[in-house]
Amino acid sequence: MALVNSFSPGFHGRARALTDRLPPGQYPTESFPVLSAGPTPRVATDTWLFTVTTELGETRSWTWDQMMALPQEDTVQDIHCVTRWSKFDTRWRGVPLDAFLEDVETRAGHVVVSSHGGYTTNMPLADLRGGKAWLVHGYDGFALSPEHGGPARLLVPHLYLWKSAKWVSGLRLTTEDEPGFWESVGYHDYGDPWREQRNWGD
Ligand SMILES: Nc1nc2c(c(=O)[nH]1)N[C@H]1C(S)=C(S)[C@@H](COP(=O)(O)O)O[C@H]1N2
Ligand SMILES: [Mo]
Repeated sequence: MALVNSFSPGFHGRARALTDRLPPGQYPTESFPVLSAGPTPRVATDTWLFTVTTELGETRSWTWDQMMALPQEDTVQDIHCVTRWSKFDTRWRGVPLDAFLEDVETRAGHVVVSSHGGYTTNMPLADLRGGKAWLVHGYDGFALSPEHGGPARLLVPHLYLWKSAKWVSGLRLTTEDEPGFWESVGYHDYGDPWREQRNWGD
């Protein structure tokens, strides 16, 4: 009995925590599916550039070595794909987007994120600030694999994973909201998994 009693609170605690962490309509998975709209591009780090372009056309770029010289952060995040799988406690290493945005003068409220291969996705600029979005190059202790967006991808875990552009090449700050690849064919403009914003109109 002592065993049952000592187990019960912990068991119920974990069970509750699991449902608290699972957005509506999602199921948890241990695997890490690959979802790409096209072939995996080969992106070399010696020619890699990450470019921020303002609404006035001013640009600021970081080479791979410059990006790696910025303060690095390890972060553990739950990720949620609109195809309904969620993966808990994914471990990433990279640079908070704030580091690329702090010296940028802008009045823009929106961003279009671009990737090698042509993929784009849009979001409010505020969603990339405040330590909740990263340019990541490490996953689970290793260099991020090409199929998951290596050498570097965006990670915006509070939005559905289609917003986390793989093989990211830059940000374009815009005054008007411009839909990206999936957003222009019916995916929700914002994509909050907790409000189940899967499709346009949700
Ligand atoms: N460049 C690029 N980024 C992308 C995609 C893509 O096709 N191209 N797919 C998006 C979608 S729909 C999802 S669900 C996630 C999948 O990331 P994963 O393949 O690492 O699981 O990447 C997102 N980022
Ligand atoms: Mo997706």
